[in-house]
Amino acid sequence: MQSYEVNFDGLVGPTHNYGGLSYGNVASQSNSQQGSNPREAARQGLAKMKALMEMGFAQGVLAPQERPDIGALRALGFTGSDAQIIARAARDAMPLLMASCSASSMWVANAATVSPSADTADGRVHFTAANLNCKFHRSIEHPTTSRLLAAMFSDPEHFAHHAALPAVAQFGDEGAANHTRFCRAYGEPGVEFFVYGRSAFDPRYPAPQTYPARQTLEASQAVARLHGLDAAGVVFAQQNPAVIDQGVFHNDVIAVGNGELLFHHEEAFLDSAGVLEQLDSKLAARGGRFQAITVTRDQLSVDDAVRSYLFNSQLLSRPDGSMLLVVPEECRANPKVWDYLQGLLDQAGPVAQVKVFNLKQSMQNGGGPACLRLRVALNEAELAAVNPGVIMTAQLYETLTQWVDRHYRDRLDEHDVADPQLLVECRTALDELSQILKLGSVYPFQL
Ligand code: SUG
Repeated sequence: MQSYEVNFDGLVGPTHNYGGLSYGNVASQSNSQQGSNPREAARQGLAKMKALMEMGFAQGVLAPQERPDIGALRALGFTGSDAQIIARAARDAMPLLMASCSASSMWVANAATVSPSADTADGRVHFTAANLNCKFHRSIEHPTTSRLLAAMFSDPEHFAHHAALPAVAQFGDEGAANHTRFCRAYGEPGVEFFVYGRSAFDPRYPAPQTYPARQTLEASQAVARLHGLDAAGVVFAQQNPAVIDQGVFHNDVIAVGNGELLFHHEEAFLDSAGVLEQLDSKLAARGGRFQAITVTRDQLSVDDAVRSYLFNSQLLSRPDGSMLLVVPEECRANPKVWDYLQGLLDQAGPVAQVKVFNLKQSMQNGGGPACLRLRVALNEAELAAVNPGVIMTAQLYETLTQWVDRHYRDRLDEHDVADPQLLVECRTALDELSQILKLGSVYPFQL
């Protein structure tokens, strides 16, 4: 049976803003309090989805969330009508209002970890929503994420859904941003690669000194257990704590994998040689030939990687087996990175094409092409069972673009976040969107 990797991209929500909410994420911190343009942000994301769809890649869309999250503010003790809650939070606790208003669910690489049916004990595709408990503004995403995923992948014969792990630091889980899968073909058993920043229970694991390590080993192990993965098809690896301290807050800022290929910086992992060896031998046992493209520090510094987001790229398999690398405009703007990419293409290796996208609105919050998509490998029967409303088509692109133009503002700052009308606009837009995407009732205001 034919298998596909479908990329579900997060649609940017109407409250997209720069809140400076993510300590350890250099872009989020340095663009704090700038004015944002939600309409442009959503259009930039949609343009990427459309272009990849037109190139023949299977493309889906994951809906944004209701913001500001009035339920989250109520849980923190704000009372009254929705408008009163917003006004009181704006007066007494602006950082909490900003957090409850973040459109961070656009970075759907953090929505969940997904294991394809070829890897799981019960032969179903497994999803575990990520608790994202390192940051308050992200920790409030998973209940709606779970409802969205259930509405998109509803058939229990093919899809199994797990709730987010317990919301404590020991089980910090950031989803697919720290997870990659290697395989010979998407429909064959592969090797799932879980990268963590620290161990919660074993103090011998070195931890970063400045910035938080968001993912724990214990969370990754729990996800592998929940999904029924076979130890022969799993590798756990520790991120190099020194690069977390340089702004690599997720592993997908310094490494990306697809098929049999890992593209990474030499400083990504604590024990690089050991990690590559394990991936090589486990993939060989699955009939695959592991290949790594290792970028050395002499070629590019970690700082160049963090600023350009070279590794936050999408590696997509083309029909002839070669790969397309999807990078943000910031890679072209950095001469060292751009030269490196020209050299990579000249090598006639597995990467045959580079495509550049302008994702500046998302990039300014630390979200590149890979952050904006959740990969789901599906066989034909599973793909047929996906809610067709969320599969990108030329018609859906047109409908969504018009929907964005009708409902989104082109400027948003701290002052606008306190405007109670923004919530009304967001709910009106999402009510319409849930009908466009045939999701049913998924948002708190609809339940
Ligand atoms: O969690 N930024 C996100 C970016 C997530 C990127 N995802 C991946 N690497 N997969 C984060 O730090 C910033 C929000 C703000 O500051 O307004 C933010 O949440």
